[in-house]
Amino acid sequence: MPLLCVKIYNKNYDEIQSTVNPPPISLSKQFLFHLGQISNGNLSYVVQAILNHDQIFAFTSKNEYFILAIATNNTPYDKLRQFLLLLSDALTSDILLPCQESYQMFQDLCDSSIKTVDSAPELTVALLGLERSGKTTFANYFSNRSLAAFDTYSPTHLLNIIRINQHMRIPALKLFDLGMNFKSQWWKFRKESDAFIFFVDSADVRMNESRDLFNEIRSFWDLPYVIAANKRDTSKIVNIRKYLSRKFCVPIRNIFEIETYTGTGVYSLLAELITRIQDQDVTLSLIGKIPKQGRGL
Ligand SMILES: Nc1nc2c(ncn2[C@@H]2O[C@H](COP(=O)(O)OP(=O)(O)OP(=O)(O)O)[C@@H](O)[C@H]2O)c(=O)[nH]1
Ligand SMILES: [Mg+2]
Repeated sequence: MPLLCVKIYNKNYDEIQSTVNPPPISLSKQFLFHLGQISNGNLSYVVQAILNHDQIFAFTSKNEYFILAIATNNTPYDKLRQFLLLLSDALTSDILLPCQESYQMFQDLCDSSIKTVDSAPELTVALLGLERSGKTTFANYFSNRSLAAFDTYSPTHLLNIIRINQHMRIPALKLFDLGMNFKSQWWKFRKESDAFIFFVDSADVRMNESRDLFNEIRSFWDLPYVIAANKRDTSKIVNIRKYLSRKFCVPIRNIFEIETYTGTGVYSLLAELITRIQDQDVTLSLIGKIPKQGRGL
């Protein structure tokens, strides 16, 4: 799924609005109308552009709001360009013209990004689970950014994309931290994900709800996964792995106790998940080879 995600933050890093793969009509009529309003006609210059495997573009408006556009490496160039054009259309014409240089710079970035060859393999892991289960806290553990405060809860609007650098047994990873608020859009991230982590708050009374969500996900996300039994510091259940294994009807080896606050268990969980992704890749490549050897059914 080619992806273009656009987010707006205020200067306190609160997300004001988010959209993913905006269809042109809603992009121009609603989202960008709002954008024009909050930027008050002062969307001025490109403040940052990071070209990695994904492209991230940020604009600022009077340093009070900034707008982030995140495009994965599969995002068609046309889609990015369309976004740019709509952006300039939606804002009054004299906004981008005075900063033609910045606009040109943004277009150049689009041009160069489309030419960027993505050579380094990178695994993508989606973080799923009920609200407050700890997905964002987990993602922030690996990130220097603090878009969500560590010890407070604020629901994730749409998603955060976090990169984890290669670390001992863990290769470079990309995390899709998907907010429960936007569950209806989760399916869009299935195709770009190699695996998922399902988060359970070990002290949560909503275990049935969590199990139902897990089953719902499993019926569509046929990917390697592990269950993160998070907040083990607050759980009163003596053996949370055994408990969840029975409750969710999954093998106990799929369940990892973690404490995202301190990072306890998070690397072991990731290492196991990576092994599963690699094992699956080997299995798939073996299955792929059988017909070539004439041994297929
Ligand atoms: N005691 C304890 N609390 C934790 C731990 N990890 C996270 N929390 C807290 O639990 C809450 C989890 O919040 P988030 O990580 O934002 O939850 P989320 O799963 O991203 O929720 P949505 O974005 O709404 O889907 C926060 O208040 C965290 O401070 C942990 O290991 N122990
Ligand atoms: Mg969150």
